[in-house]
Amino acid sequence: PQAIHLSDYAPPPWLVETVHLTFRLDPQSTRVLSRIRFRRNPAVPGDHDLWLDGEKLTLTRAAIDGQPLDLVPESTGLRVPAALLPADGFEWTAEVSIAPAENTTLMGLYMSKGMYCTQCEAEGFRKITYYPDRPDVMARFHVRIEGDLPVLLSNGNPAGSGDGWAEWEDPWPKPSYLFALVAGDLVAHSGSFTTASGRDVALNIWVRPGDETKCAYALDSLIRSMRWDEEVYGREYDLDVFNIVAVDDFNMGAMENKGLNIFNSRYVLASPETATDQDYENIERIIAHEYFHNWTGNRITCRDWFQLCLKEGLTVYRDQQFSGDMRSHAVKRIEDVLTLRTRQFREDGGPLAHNVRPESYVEINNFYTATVYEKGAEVIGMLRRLVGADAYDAALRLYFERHDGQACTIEDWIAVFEDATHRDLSQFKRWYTQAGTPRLRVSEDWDDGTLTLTFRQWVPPTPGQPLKEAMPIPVALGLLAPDGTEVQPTVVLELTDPEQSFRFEGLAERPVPSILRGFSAPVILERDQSVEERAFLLAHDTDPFNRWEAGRSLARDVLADMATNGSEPPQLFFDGLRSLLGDRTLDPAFVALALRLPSEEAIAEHLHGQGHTPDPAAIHTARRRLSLLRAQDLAADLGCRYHEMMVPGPYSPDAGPAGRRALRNAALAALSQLDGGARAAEQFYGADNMTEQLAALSALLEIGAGETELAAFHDRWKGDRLVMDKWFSLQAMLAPPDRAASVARTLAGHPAFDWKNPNRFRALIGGLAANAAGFHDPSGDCYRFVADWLLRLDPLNPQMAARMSTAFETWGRYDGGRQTLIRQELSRIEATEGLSRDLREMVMRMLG
Ligand code: DPP
Ligand code: ZN
Repeated sequence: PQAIHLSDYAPPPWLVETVHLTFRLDPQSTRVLSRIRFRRNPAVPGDHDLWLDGEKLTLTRAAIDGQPLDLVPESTGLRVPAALLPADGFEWTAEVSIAPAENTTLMGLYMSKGMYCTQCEAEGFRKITYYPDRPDVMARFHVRIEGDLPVLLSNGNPAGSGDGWAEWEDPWPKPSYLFALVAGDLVAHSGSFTTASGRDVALNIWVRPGDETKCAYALDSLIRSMRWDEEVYGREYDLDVFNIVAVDDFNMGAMENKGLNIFNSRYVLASPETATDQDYENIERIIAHEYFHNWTGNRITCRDWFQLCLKEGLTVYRDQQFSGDMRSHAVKRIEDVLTLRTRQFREDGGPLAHNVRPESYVEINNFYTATVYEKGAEVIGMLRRLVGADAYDAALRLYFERHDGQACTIEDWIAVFEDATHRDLSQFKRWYTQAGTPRLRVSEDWDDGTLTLTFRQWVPPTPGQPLKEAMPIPVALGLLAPDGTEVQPTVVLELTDPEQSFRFEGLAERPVPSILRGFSAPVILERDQSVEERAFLLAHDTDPFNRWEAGRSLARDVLADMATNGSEPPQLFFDGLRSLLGDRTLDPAFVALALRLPSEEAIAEHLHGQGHTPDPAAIHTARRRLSLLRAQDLAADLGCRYHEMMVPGPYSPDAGPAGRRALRNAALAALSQLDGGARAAEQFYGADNMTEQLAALSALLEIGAGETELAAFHDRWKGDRLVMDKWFSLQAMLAPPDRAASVARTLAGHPAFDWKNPNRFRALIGGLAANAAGFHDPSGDCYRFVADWLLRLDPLNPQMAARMSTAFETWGRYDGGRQTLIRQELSRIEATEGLSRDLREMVMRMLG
C-alpha cells in the first residue's frame, strides 16, 4: 500500500455546496441515494476530473445533471473525466447499496444489536456512498432516513418526520467525517439548555430501553460542558438539538459528529452500583471533549489528516482545563502527566515514534495516538505558558473569528498566535515537526549567594529523524530556602539553545530548586538529587505537582535500585510517606496519588532510559516487595486513614468523596498484604457501589486470593456488559506472571468472551498486555497468545487489531531472548496473507 505524504497535499478541484442523502434501511441491502451539488474550486484553475472516494459499494446508477453515466468503479473510488463535467458546476446523483449487517469493521454504516450506527472519522463515509471524502470539502447536508424503527437520527436539526421516515437538516457546512446516522429502538433521557444568547437547545441521551436510568451523569456533564465553553471560551452551541447516542460496539471512545455525538456506551452509562469513580470522571471528560469539538473540530476543522492534532490536541487541552475546573487542578495535572508518561513517552521512545503532526501515513487510523492527542495537548499548554493566559485568550478569539467555517492547518494556528502576540514562533513549531521526548539535564552551581542552573537539552533520534534541533522549552521554576519558605516564586525560563545557564543572585542560603513545576514541558528531566533533597521537596514544595513528583521520582529510583541490585529501600522513603499520610490538610485524592507506586511499565521504561535492560520479573518482585515493606512500616497510619476515609451516606461521584474513596482503597490494597484480605473481603461484600467493590476485588487478586469473590462478582454481574468487561480485564491484569497465559486462555474460552466486541477484546487482550511481568514471561506464551488474537481479529476489525498491536511496541527495551520471541511473532503476523493495511503498517513500523 502507498504511503500518503503531507508534502503531496493538493486542494480539491471540485467543492460541494449541498448534499441530499436518502437512506432506505435494510440490514443486508441498504440503499443510499445521493444528490450532490458540485462547484468549481476557484483556487484550482484548469479542467479536472472528479474523483469520488468509495469502498465496498454496489453502484446501481449514477448521473450528472440527470444524464446517466456508465462508469466502472475502481477498488477505492470513481473517476468522472473532466470532459463530462459542466465547467461551472453540476449535480451528481447516484444510488448505491451496502450491507450494514455484514460490516464488521465498525467503520461506515454498521449494526450493533439491531441498531444502525455510523462511524465516519477518518475515512468511513466512503463506505456509505461515493463522495470526495476529505476534510477540506465542507458542505451542507440534508438527510432522509426511511426505516421501520422508532428512532431515526442524523446531524443538525429535525426537518420533519412521519411513520417510518425522518428528515434532518444540518445548516452548518461540514466535512463528511462528521456525518452520522443512527436508527433503532432507543429511548431518550432528555434535558434542555438555554445558551447565553437565549437559544433553547433540546438535549437527548439515546440508549437502549432499560439503560435510561444510567444517563443522568452524562446529561449533567453535557450541561456543565456547554456552560463552561460559553464562560471560558465564549463559545455557544449552534443548533436546536444536541443528541448523544450510546452504542455497545464502538472502536473508539466517542465521536463528535455534528449535533449527533456517538459514544461507546462505557462513556455514557453509569450508576453507582455499576460504574467506578474513574468511570464517572471519564464520562465527564469525554462528554466535554466531544462537545468542545463543536467549535474546535467541527466549526473549524482540519485541512487534511496530517493536521489531526489541530483539533485533537486543542480539544484534549480544553477538556483537561474543564476537568481541572470541575475537580482539582493539582490532581488533574498529576493524572494527565501519568497518562502522558505511560502512553506517550512509551510511544515516543520506541519504533512507533512520530511527530505531533505526522508527515506520512499508510492508514490514518493508526495515527489516533497518544502523541497526536496527549502530546498535542501538552504543546498547547506550553504555548499558553509562553505567551501568558491573556494573550492565549486573545489568540483563541482571533482563531475563531478568522477561521470559522474553514479547514485549517497547524500553520494557520501558529500564525494566529504570532499575529495576536507579535512573537516569532518559528522555533516553537518544532514541537509539531520533531518527534521524540526531549531530555533535559540540569546541573547546579552555588557560589557566594548566587545559584547558577545550567540546562543541557537533547532529543534522541527517532525513526526517520536521526538528527534533532534544539527545542524551545518553558521551564517553570521556584526556589525554596532550607526552612521550606519560598525565596523565588515560580518563574518561567525559556530555553532555546542546546545549553543555557540562568543565575539567581543575592540568596542568603543555598536554596533547593523546584524545577519543571506543573510539568511545564513534556520532557524527561535528568537530575542528580539526593534522597534528602527529594524528601524535603515532598514535604515543602509549594507546587503540588512537584511535591508529588519528588515522592514519585524517589519511589522510582528506589524501585529501580531494588530491581537491578537487590538493595533495600531507605527509611527516609517511608518517613516521607508517613508525614504525607498524616497531613490532614492535604486533599485525599492527592495523597492517594502520592501513595501509588510507579507501575512496572514505568520502571521498565525508566531503566531502559538509564541504559539498563529491564527484567520484568525482577521489577515485579521489587515492586511487590516495596509495597509489602511499606505496608508494614505504615500499617498503623494506613489503618487509621482507612477508617477515617469511610464515606457515609449515599454515593456521589463528586471529586470530594471520590478522593476519599481513592485514599481508602489505596490503604485497603496495602493493608490486604498484612491481613490476608480480611478487610477487603468485608468491603467487597458490604459495598454498595462499584468503586469500593472493584477495589476490594482487586486488592484480593493482588494477594493471590479472591476466587470466591470473583465467582460472586460474576454471578451478580453476568448480565451487565460493562461490568463484565471489568471482570475480564482485572483477572488478565492481575494474574500471577507465570500463570498469565493460562488465565488469559481460560478467559478467552469463557462463553462471555465476545471477542468481536471491541470493549471485551480490549478488556482481555489489553488487560494482559498491561500485566507487564505476565505478558513478558520468558516462555513467550503471552506473545503468542496476543499475536494469535490479533490475527483472528484483523480480518473483521483491522482498526482494533492494529491498535492492540502496540502491546509489542516496547520490544526493543528487552533482552535478546525476549526480543527474538517478540520479533518472531511480529514477523509471523507480517507474513500472513491478506493482512489488513492497518495491521501491516503497524507491524512493519515496529519491525523497523
Ligand atoms: N475524534 C474522536 C475524538 O477524539 C475520535 N474519533 O473525539
Ligand atoms: Zn477528539
